[in-house]
Amino acid sequence: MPQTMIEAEPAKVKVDLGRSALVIIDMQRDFLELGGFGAALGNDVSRLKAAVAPCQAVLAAARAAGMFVIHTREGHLPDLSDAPPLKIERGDPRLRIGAPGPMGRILIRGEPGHDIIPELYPVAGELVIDKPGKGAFYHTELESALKRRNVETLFVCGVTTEVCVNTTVREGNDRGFRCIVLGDCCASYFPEFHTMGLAMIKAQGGIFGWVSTSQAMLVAMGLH
Ligand code: TIU
Repeated sequence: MPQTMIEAEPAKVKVDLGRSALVIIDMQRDFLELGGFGAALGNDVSRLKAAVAPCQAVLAAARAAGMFVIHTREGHLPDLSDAPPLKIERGDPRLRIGAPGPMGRILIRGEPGHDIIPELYPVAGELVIDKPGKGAFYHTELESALKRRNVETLFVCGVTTEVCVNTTVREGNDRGFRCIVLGDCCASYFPEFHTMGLAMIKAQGGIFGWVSTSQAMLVAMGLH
């Protein structure tokens, strides 16, 4: 895969597609479907649906091009030993992390709610990163997996824009990765936080990275 320019804000950016990875953050049933963690926090989960089709488009393109694909999942061990008490002890006790719900125990690894939505389900050869925090680098093998493959650019998608996407981009930027967030492939329970979450990344000359679109990525890959 060649070097190419991709339209982005605050400015177009040169990318070596052969040294890029598609990172899809937490497109899990727990965040997108009724009865999961997102709903337990009092959110309207239907707001996240908008990101699904754009994610499907870039995932198909990345697969066709042989780009390294990474899926992340936020969640905890069944004994909650990797969950800080302060993270658990929030909200309604009946709906906390580890409590039983219609998709199994909320935000627990191995439960149906913790799994990735069927539309974006990983295939063989793709890396699935289980993360205990909001950022995908914290307490995970992501950084070493990227460095082993000589990856320098991350195309970042997923939910939610201002929480796990933003945290991951900040972590990735500090580790020297060029982070390009595909705005239409991200979503939030709060439309204004989605807008500001993207604005914070691209402000100040791209303080944390770049903001682009699924369409621009497809064009850069020669697909549109
Ligand atoms: N609550 C919320 O907006 N997000 C999270 O708790 N996790 C992720 O963003 N994945």
